[in-house]
Amino acid sequence: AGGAPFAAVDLGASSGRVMLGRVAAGGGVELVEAHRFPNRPVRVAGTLHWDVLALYRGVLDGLREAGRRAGGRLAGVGIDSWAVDFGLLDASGALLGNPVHYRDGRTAGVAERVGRLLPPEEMYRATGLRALPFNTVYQLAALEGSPQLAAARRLLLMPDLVSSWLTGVAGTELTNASTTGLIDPRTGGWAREVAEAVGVDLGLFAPLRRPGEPAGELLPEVLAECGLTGPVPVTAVGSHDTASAVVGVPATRDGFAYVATGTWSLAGLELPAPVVSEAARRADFTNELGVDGTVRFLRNIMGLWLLQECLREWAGGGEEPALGPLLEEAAALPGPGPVVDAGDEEFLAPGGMPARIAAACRRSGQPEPAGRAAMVRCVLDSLALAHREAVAEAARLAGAEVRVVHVVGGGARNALLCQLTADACGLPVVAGPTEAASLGNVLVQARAAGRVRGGLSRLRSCVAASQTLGRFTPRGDAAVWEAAARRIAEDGRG
Ligand code: ADP
Ligand code: LRH
Repeated sequence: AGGAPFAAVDLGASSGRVMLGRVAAGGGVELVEAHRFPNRPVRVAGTLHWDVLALYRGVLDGLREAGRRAGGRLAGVGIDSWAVDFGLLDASGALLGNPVHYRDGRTAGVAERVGRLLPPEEMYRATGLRALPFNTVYQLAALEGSPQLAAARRLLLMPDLVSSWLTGVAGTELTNASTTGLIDPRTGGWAREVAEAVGVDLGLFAPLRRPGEPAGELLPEVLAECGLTGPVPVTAVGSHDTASAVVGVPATRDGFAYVATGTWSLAGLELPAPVVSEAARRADFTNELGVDGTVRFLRNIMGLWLLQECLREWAGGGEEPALGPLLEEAAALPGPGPVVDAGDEEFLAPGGMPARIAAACRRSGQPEPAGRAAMVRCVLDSLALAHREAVAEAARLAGAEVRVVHVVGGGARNALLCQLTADACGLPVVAGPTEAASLGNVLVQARAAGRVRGGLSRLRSCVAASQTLGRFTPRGDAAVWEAAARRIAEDGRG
């Protein structure tokens, strides 16, 4: 129904996918997966890189499969991915090295060094961005004086890099640009005084573009390789995956919080304007720009990364233990048991995760989780607790009321996580869709093409009307979660 479908390219830290979205005249949206491919970072010469050509291969394969299912005709393509990372290009447009993973250690200590050039309080007032070590501004500061940066004439954030390979057009999409640490969230323009103080050349960035604006057309070579009939427009969507995921939140009224859970959990509120108070900075809240001039006021929580890394460790280079039975066992355990601070940057780097979690439990005077199911339960209790704290603090800092929590992303498939989140928050949880980012991506394209009209609430009602959602009612006693929060506060590191 409704003409040719749209393709959404959504690159996550654990997998990339190309989804095919059909939008009916009445606004109903149907999403099917055309292709999914693993995202496997590679450590080479001591640095953790993204395998960007393997990802691009996955995008081309996905567009080919999407086209095959759509008789060679796509109404458009939109690209979103994880934030902050980038490729540097030389004067000829060639990529200068493989993009480096935000979990690489090259930014260790850089935020502190930059803080001596521009105090963190001022940086926050100017950009509203939490000083996470991997923010683009710190990655660029880490590269200062390197031959790579000296040769660079262009910086493209990951989705913009993929987009430029597909279209030959370079741009900087605003929602993702707002994670660089170089954007003023009030104006949506560059924070020039920050760039100047830190020594970042803003001339590296291509012109800003907003979600819904045209971003070129697929190049003839891409059309040929993917078996597509042109022209196929590419639209700048909310190219930060979290921006697109929050468009895909199926909220039917105001007063909602969201938790976008995949590799990360991004938990907070959508606001009309940023909150850049000193209290917000001290509480580790960030202000990222969303679609239609909105702001995402949220906390970065380590998310299912903690679980992914436990599974990887237990696999010992072989096959990972099956998640289903482990979750069943974990659900049968009493809880909340021992918990760790799932917002702590100590869990950012890969490797040895079960031992690191056990050590954090010991440090705060709690027993180590005994066995794998107990470790899984510890991770999920810790995430639920972090979701609770983020939602409650965001509401307090923004003076907002929250009546429902929407859990979207891959974690919405984890019924135990959704139930524990409802329990900890003491609020009803609506779970799904798992592919909220792709839905947000498709709907912004469909609106730009005139297939749907209206603001975010209209786009959200399209999602709510056509996706199957789970519902979780809070159980038990909120006091046990308060007690769990106090156990973390007693962490021996002070
Ligand atoms: P990203 O976009 O960061 O790559 P996703 O949104 O795809 O992440 O979420 C991936 C996570 O979703 C996995 O790490 C896993 O924990 C969870 N997940 C996916 N499928 C299931 C499932 N069937 N049951 C429980 N959890 C799941
Ligand atoms: C999630 C995400 C998140 C960022 C992180 C680097 O995929 O985009 O919003 O903070 O990656």
